Amino acid sequence: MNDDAHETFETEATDFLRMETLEQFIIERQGSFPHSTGAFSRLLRDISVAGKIVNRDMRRAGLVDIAGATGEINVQGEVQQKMDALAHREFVRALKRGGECCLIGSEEHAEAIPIKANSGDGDGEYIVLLDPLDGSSNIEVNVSVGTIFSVYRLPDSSVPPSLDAALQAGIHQVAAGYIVYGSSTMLVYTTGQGVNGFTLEPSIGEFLLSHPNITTPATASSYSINEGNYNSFQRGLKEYIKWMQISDKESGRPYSTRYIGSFVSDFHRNLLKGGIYIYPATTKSPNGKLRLMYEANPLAYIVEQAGGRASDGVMRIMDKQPETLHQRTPLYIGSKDMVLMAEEFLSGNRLHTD
Ligand code: AHM
Ligand code: MG
Repeated sequence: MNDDAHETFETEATDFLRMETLEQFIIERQGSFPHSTGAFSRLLRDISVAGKIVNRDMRRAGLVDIAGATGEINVQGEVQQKMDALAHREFVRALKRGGECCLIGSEEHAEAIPIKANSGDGDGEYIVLLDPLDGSSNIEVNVSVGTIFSVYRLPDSSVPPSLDAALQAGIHQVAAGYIVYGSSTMLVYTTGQGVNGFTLEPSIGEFLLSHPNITTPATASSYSINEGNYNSFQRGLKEYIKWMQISDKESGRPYSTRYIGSFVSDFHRNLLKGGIYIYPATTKSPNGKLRLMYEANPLAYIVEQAGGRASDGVMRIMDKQPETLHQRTPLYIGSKDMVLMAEEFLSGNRLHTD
């Protein structure tokens, strides 16, 4: 490298220091909400701190004994990974310590967890629902995984927080986000004013605004689905898949399949590049596999804010009234035109030959 090139590299290598930190961004946004108490900003900070801790632990997988199963079966009847349990513990701990959250619902815990604030200035006013570590069976093979979170306000502060308070439709979310632990670690969230993404700069331990105002393409040429389940898909979905596989220069078909098997990672790629992610009803999972409250709703909020669409094939995900904490739903999520097209096939109004 000559001197000039070296200098350019040095400048680029420290350029990130000019980027806005997550904390600065939150504080700036907070100023635009009248009567803001800062409680929500503190809640987001608590979530990001837990994310950093989980990230740190995950980066040691393979070196210390944190990969693999705990030997427990979780409430979903699925094998619990050690990292699932660890991530659950870290998020619960951070939210308890922070004092802004009054109730947690987690994939790794059968019941909702009420929290008594210890700050002395009253109980927290936010409900946080989360999948502490989505796609965790991928950790052992060094594939990206993620945390998904959804935030609601406690509807009535005169009533002690309970599961009933948490069972709100997705349209009532006040914020939603995810952290993807990939080749870099990113936190992406929305409060209903667009979607912003922050990349963790490991040397200073800060999330920096790397992806402001994320929008998702209206259409694209890749789809994400576990096609091994093809035989048990409903007819309309089989037709849609066949249609995506037919050669057609004008529409860029055949589309490509991209399936990581880690929802956050598949979603993140599709959000940035465009695409559709589908987890439909199957014989094994007649209501779909993914959970409405802490997987589908938060990512539906994000995708809609980025210009995309999320439905269960028939109705908008965020309009669904939840009945239980761990309720499952079929899910079609991603680029708007692709989800609309899937819905058209599912309604029976279109065949792959059309
Ligand atoms: P998890 O929350 O227990 O990790 O399960 C959800 C995961 C998603 O991340 C992923 O998209 C899906 O399950 C993969 O399921 P399958 O192996 O049936 O394709
Ligand atoms: Mg999950």
